[in-house]
Amino acid sequence: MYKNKKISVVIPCNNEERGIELTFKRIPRFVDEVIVVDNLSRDKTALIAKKLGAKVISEKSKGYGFALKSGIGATKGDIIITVDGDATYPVEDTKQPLDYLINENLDFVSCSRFPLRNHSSMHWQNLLGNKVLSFLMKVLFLREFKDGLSGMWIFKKGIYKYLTPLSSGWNISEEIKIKAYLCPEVKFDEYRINYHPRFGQSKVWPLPVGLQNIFYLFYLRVHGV
Ligand SMILES: Nc1nc2c(ncn2[C@@H]2O[C@H](COP(=O)(O)OP(=O)(O)OP(=O)(O)O)[C@@H](O)[C@H]2O)c(=O)[nH]1
Ligand SMILES: [Mg+2]
Repeated sequence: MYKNKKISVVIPCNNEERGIELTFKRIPRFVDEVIVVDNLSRDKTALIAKKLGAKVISEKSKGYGFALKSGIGATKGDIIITVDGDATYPVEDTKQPLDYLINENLDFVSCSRFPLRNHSSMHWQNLLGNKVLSFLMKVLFLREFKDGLSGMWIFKKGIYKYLTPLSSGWNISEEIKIKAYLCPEVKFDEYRINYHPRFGQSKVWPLPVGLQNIFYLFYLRVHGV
């Protein structure tokens, strides 16, 4: 519990046996439940997560979006936090963005990795892709998103019904932020965080994923969210 709120952490994982333990161990003690969504991992991710005490859910449809949606759906907390299983997002520093959410009476805080504090923590291709995508989001939706692709979100479970993402893959990241910003019932902001170098192998193919993200942004702009 944190300030009388039950806190859930959701971690989508596809073959993250090298990062899941450190990710889990960094989670603050006030967190009430940790849900690891194992998405067809062929390594020991699920076994390690179970041993550490996480609730492990198995998602059989492959995709970052599928995994996040089933993880969020299984939470019992009042406030949900999402992070990767690769030990990149500073879940140990959750208190600051969480306080920001509570004190400013916000509903959705997207944790921004930019400006980057540790330049070796992000591959230049990811950096470039993030910058292009965030710029496009600004042009298309008239709001500055410092980090349009951050995977660390902190939000009140009660507002999730306004956001219900449709994306099953990587697009969920920009979809949920744009919806949170545009939805009149949801107060959205970003909060700057640290970012650590990755453990284990990346699951992203930067060029195809980047292009797909760009098309999706135009689709959202034209069709509405
Ligand atoms: N459940 C599930 N998780 C996935 C899938 N693809 C990636 N992930 C997880 O989603 C998180 C984000 O993927 P990453 O490879 O870290 O992507 P990224 O953070 O954009 O880039 P890097 O950290 O540089 O690799 C990680 O915890 C992955 O294990 C998937 O298909 N299903
Ligand atoms: Mg990652």
